[in-house]
Amino acid sequence: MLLLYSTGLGLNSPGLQTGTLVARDARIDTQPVTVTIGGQPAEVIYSIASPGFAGLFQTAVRVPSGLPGATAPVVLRAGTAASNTVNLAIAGISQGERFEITVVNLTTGQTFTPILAASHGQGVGLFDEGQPATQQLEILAEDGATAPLKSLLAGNPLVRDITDTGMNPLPPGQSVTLTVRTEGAFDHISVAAMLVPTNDAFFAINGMRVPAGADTATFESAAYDAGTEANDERCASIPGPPNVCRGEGFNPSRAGAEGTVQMHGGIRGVGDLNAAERNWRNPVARVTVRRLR
Ligand SMILES: [Ca+2]
Ligand SMILES: [Ca+2]
Repeated sequence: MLLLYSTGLGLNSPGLQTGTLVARDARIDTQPVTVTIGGQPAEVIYSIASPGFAGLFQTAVRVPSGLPGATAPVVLRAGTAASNTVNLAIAGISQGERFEITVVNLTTGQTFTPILAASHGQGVGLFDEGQPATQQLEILAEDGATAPLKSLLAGNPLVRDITDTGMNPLPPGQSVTLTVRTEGAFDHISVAAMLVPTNDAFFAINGMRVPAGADTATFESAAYDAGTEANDERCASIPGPPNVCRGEGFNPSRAGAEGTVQMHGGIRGVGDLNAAERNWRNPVARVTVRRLR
């Protein structure tokens, strides 16, 4: 798999005005393109306007197998126009890798709900700090459910693989390991789960790049507030585990909430939660990514 970045691919569908910044969750196809590598046709997996950029296109192609030599010329054609020829070094192209992702719960009084992890290309993330959360993230942060955010990611062609830890919560002080498939330009990861008992706190690794060549990379996460529910700390508005609270999970209302994704202020003891027991110091999660070849 190879990601080709280009300009000047012409018309898009749906149409895009020149200079428009493409939204992160948008899927805007370019006109049909063809690619040859080493003179052989390469399967075009998708060709889109790059999310997070203006006037930049990206085309994902499968590299034909059995190319002779150490380099192969790459040519991209759109309509009647052909790109300049670029020589691709084909020796050592990865045929598929995995990331082993280990998450440590660094808190003393917060459990992580099932943890979602994804491998993806540049420009993908779970949220933008200072901006409103998507409803899919709201559901994860208020209820712990990963399915809506997983299906949102699954619709994004820049996402390579998505997994989660199933039904198992991660208690304070413990760790869990997930594995996601990856390859080539899909060298970023995102990881997230809710903290319970809270209203809408979560930890997240938000679209971080795993350095090329590095066998391991370590990331730390502070606790974020999804900004989608007021932090009343009342058990009536906080879901399980049953030994703490068993109140409401997701509610689409954002009345009285902070409004945007931001750093969480912590547990203050204003409702049913004991701050000495349930508050945390940041970081709340350590995430170590190991590249398996
Ligand atoms: Ca909140
Ligand atoms: Ca809400």
